[in-house]
Amino acid sequence: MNEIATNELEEKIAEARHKIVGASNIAVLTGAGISAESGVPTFRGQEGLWQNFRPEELATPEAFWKDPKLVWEWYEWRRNAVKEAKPNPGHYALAELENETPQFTLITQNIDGLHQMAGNRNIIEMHGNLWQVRCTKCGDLEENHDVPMAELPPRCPKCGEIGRPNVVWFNEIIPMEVIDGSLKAIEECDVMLIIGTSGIVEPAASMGLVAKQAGKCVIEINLEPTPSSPLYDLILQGKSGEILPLLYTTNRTYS
Ligand code: BJW
Ligand code: ZN
Repeated sequence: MNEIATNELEEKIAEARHKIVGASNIAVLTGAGISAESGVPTFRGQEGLWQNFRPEELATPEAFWKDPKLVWEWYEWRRNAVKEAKPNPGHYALAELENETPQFTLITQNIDGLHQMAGNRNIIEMHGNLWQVRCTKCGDLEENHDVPMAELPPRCPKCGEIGRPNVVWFNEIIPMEVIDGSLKAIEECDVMLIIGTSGIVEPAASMGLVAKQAGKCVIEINLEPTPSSPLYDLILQGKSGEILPLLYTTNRTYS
């Protein structure tokens, strides 16, 4: 990065810090980018591909019923990538931020559990959890951390039918309490941070617009601009694992 660009980023970081330190209620939306520096592959872009399948081809109920084993193999590959992963400085900065802020809600599209591991508590998992298996017949929900799994697809211990990952695929409805909780957090916040998401998957993609329509300050942190960037108040372009600790650390010396 050249000197002018670096100075510009530093000024924006100082401005973001100012907004954050003055906020008593912060809402955060995260996507796959925040876990990239923990070695967890993102969905889109060059490293997001798995055996030349796009997420839109695998993350659907239709794909699952056509070939449950193939879809499970994708999840097994991802469980393998996540099992040794540790939170990175971006995750830890958000955990510190929750400790320092009177009201704080972390809405995540990620299913990897790294925010919990870093110490965040008030988390809304919009798209479910990688370590839970749900029976396709009786709905029984089981925690399962086996990598590899004993059998693919796994079988329900209660009724013997096949299990599916307890996640939200395309064309599936996100539970109403998840949407309500997210909207409430956005309505009540002073500042919203949107971190490491391409902003193309709904309804998460519209959460920033909802915040803007409610007059909130929205700060985006991403390696690249997204379709919604022009709507937001501040765009911090770079790695979330590098930018978030700067927001938090200097935050402390401010108070
Ligand atoms: C970094 C970085 C670093 C990298 N630092 N940054 C309205 C209009 C059009 C379509 C729809 C609509 N409403 C609903 C739809 C349909 C559909 C949809 O959105 N389609 C679009 C593709 C157009 N949505 C749905 O079907 C949703 N359901 C729904 O709306 O129900 C109601 C309904 C039903 C039926 C009909 C109509 C309405 C459900 C969506 C569920 C998405 N599920 C997945 C899989 C979850 C489980 C799993 O993980 O396997 O969720 S798909 C996948 O995409 C996953 C992710 O959570 C999600 C978002 O991806 P994310 O996190 O943004 O990752 P990437 O890879 O895309 O981006 C990474 C970003 O990080 C990039 O920007 C990088 O630059 C950045 N980055 N390193 C900072 N170090
Ligand atoms: Zn069952």
